[in-house]
Amino acid sequence: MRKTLIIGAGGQIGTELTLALRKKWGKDQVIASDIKTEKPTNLSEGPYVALDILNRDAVREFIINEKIETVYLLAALLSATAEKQPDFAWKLNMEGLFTILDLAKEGYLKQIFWPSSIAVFGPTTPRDHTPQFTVMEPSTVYGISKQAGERWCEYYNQRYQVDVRSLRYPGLISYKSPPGGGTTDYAVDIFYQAKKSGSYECFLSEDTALPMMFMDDAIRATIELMEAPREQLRIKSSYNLGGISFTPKEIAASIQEHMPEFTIRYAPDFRQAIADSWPKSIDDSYAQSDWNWKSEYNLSDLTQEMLENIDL
Ligand code: NAD
Ligand code: AKB
Repeated sequence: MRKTLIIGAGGQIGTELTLALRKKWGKDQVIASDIKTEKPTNLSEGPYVALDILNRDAVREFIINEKIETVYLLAALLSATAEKQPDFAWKLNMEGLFTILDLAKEGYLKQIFWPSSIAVFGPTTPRDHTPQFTVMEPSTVYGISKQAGERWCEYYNQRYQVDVRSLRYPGLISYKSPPGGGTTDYAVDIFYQAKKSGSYECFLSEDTALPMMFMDDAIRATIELMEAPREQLRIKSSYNLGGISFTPKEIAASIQEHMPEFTIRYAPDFRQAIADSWPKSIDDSYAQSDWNWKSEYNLSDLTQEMLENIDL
C-alpha cells in the first residue's frame, strides 16, 4: 500500500472512497483533504488536512513532505454549478490536474486517479450504447474541461510515463454524502423527497434517459482500475463505465413499488439541455475486457438500498 492523499474527500465520491480505502489499507495510510476547513464528520476517524487544490505551492509542499505516492484528485465543479461560473470551473477543473500531473512527471507521485464523466460526450455523439471511441463535442464547460483533462492524462501517460488512470463515471447515486451540483443529482434528491414529503418535482422531463450507477459499484470500479496491472490497460485517457440507464419516470415507478402513494411532477429547467446532450447508455466493453469490469446493482437494487438507508 502506498501512502495516499484524496483531494476533494469531503464530496459525494470522496467520502465513500476515503472510507473504502481506509477499510482496505488502514486509516493512517489514507489522508483525506478538502478545501473545507472543518474535518467532515463522516471522515472523523483518520487524518485530515484542509488544502485548496488551487494553492499549487501548498499542495506540492504537502505531497513532497508527507511522501505521498498516490493521489485521487476529486475536487471539481460539476455540470450544473459549472454553467453558472464557467471561468472559475475551467480554472478549478484544469489547474489542479496540472499540479498533480506535474508532481508525477517529476517523480514524486507513483499513481494518480482523476475522474472524467459521461459529460465528455455531446449532442453529436451517438446516444445509445455510446462507444469508447466516438465523436466528442461536449457543449458544457464541465464537459469541455473533462475532455481536455482526458487529453492531458493521455499525453502525460505517453510522453512522461505518468501512471494516471481515469473513469468516465455516469451519474452516481448514494446516501452517505449529498451530490455536489450535477445534472444527474435528481436521481438522488428524488429518494430524499420521497421519504420526506412523498412527492418530488423533477428538473428533467419524464423520458430523459441517462447512464447512472450506485456508488458501491463506482467505488469498486475505481479500486479495481487502480489495482489492475498497468500493462493490461489499453485506454490511457479514460474508460467508459456502464452501470444502468433509466428515466425519471422509471425511477419514480421503482419507488412506487415500495411507496405506492409517491407522486412526481416535471418542471424541466436549464439542466434539461445538458441532459439532452449526454448519452442514454454506455458501452463499456474496454473496461470489461481490460480489467474485468462488471456492474452489480440494477434499478431495483439501487431503489431498495436508497430507501432503506436514507436517514433524514
Ligand atoms: P462533489 O462536488 O460532491 O465533491 C467535490 C469536493 O471537492 C467537495 O467536497 C469540495 O469541497 C471539494 N473542493 C472544491 N473546491 C476545492 C478546492 N479548491 N480544493 C480542494 N477541494 C475542493 O463532487 P463529486 O460528485 O464527489 O465528484 C468528484 C469528482 O468526480 C469530480 O471530478 C466530478 O467531476 C467527478 N464525477 C462525479 C460524478 C457524480 O455523479 N458524482 C459523475 C462523473 C464524474
Ligand atoms: C453531473 O451531473 O454533472 C455529474 C456527472 C455525470 O458528471 N453527476
